[in-house]
Amino acid sequence: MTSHPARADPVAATLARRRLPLVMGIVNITPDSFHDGGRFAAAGDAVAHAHRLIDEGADMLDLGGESTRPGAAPVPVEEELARVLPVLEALRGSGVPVSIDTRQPAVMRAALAAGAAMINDVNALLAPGAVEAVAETDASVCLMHMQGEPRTMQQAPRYADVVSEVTAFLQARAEACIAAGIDRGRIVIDPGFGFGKRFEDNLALARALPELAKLAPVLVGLSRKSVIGAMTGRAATADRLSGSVAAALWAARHGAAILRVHDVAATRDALAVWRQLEGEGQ
Ligand code: HH2
Repeated sequence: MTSHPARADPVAATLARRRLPLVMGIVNITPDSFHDGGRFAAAGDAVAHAHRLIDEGADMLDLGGESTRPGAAPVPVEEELARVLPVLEALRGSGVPVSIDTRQPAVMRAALAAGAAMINDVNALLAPGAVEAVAETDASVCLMHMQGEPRTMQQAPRYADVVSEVTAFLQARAEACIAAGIDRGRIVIDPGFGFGKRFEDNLALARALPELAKLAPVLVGLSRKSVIGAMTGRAATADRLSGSVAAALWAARHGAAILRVHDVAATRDALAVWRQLEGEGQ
């Protein structure tokens, strides 16, 4: 067994301590992400953006070195490592847990050794060696459902019953992780909005949030996605802020534990207003 530094899992602790949902700020260190591709591709720009998101009130960060937008091609491991590791290392001591958005076990291992608190895998740790990479540490994991793979996933998604299929998949992946030694309390699940889903599939899964939340803490990633564009008639991702904030509030209301967002300040403000109107205080 590889030895990694033992640490108390800061994601599980943050989930237990803070009022939910947590706001996870997205840092895409990529040339081609669907919304902010190229803006933070240089390490210095990504680190500055990460600090801005922390200042805006992010509870945690999600660093990604590979776009998984529909049609995206995989990134070689060396390239992904070169994008992600310098930023992760620069954020050591920043005070917020850092998650790494990756499908590659080699990237998971390197990131966990460098202090990542969570692996966010759109492939639900299905790659050989991925479960072990997480199980050998105390880190958390987000298991996401995706039908197919990014290059082709939006060509012809099909389900007989999307909610029961996605639920069964997430349950099975969580059980496999638990059997491999990952504590239940370290597992977050995600129905994977936009990942091999038609408009109506995304809607059905959103409406199933309260049920999913009974299985494990649920991460919701709707920020700036096509489903928001379809609901608002906004073709450009730049025009989807209001729709994304509305979706985040709705998800918060229906049991989301983590909101994965590009726009931390706007999401925080909306949560603050909503909570006070509900009489919950800030
Ligand atoms: N969405 C994206 C990437 N990673 N991870 C989880 N758990 N859930 C999501 O919904 C999710 C995710 C896509 O968003 P983004 O990272 O902004 O785009 P890109 O994949 O093009 O970099």
